[in-house]
Amino acid sequence: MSANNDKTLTTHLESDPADERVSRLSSNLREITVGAAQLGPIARDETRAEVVERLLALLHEGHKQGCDLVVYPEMALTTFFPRWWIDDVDELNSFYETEMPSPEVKPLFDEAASLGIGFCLGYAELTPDGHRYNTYLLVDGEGNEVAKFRKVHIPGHEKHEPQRPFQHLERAYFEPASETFRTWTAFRGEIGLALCNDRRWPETYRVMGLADVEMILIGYNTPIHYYPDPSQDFLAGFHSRLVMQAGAYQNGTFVVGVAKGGEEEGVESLAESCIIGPSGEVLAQAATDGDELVVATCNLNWCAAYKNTLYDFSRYRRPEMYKSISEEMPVIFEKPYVEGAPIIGEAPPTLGG
Ligand code: CDT
Repeated sequence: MSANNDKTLTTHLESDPADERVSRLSSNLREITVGAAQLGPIARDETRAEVVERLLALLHEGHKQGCDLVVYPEMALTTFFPRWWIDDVDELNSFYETEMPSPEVKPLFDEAASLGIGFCLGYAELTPDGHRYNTYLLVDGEGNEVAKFRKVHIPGHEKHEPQRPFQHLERAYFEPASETFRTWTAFRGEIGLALCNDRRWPETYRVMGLADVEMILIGYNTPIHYYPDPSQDFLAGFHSRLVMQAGAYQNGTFVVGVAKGGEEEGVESLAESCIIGPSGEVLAQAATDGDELVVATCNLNWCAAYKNTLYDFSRYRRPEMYKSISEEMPVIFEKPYVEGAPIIGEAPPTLGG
């Protein structure tokens, strides 16, 4: 779906979209046409090559619609494997990428470069020295790697909890990044990256806001059922939008939220990919929970309307009042409830903890 918004969107491209994009890039407009490339479920036995075909179909749709940048979700090459307790190391390793682009993913890199479209791709990364990260890679329209971001806030649990209907073992399978959020100058703006649970933390947006971010790309896999407190389940879509809209408005930035949604291996995940303006308004949102490209043309100059007024940080912020938020958290009170049932089982042998 592409929504209408006079301030930001060009929904009717009368000339060839590719020509439109070239002329936009040579003007002063600082418009970027972004496609949130939502994915539906990826089955456990779906091959990388099959998934890349789906990514290419979305890329081609992006080309038709004049996109400068196509944004894929978190862990876009495989099923969301942290839902399973996997104690066979070879099996676990099969979900990680040890090189990027790998031979299976190279066709995406080649096609994007030949179309002149940048993209952002989420995947599980296993480094040569054995570190495991939940990673987001930004590639420009010439096929050059612009940025590699590793997820900062790792949600879920560390150990097998067989009483759950499905696991959320990200804390067993990934290390948190040691580098914080930042921006990169690309696509004629300041671009920031974050992954899934990062979007729930106001600090994520503010750290990038302080670096003058103009567009934050966020891929996510959000199971709708939250075992520690199922009363939150029906609010999954509301909470996802709430945090991204607030983050956008409070920092004067576009936010592009991209889901892997739908029912994947029996687990229902939030779709509702959306593109949010610096006003905090949703400009365009997915209509399905499958593979779908959500497109908006974003005038990055709109960010200044917020950064120079209500959110003029240098004029109005009081950082000396906020010191406690960057210190170690003091234990003030016990949590009012015990999260889930007692933890049993062991951490996978790969990571220990
Ligand atoms: N992938 C990811 O970070 N998902 C989390 C689920 C939190 S519940 C364990 C999210 O914040 O959407």
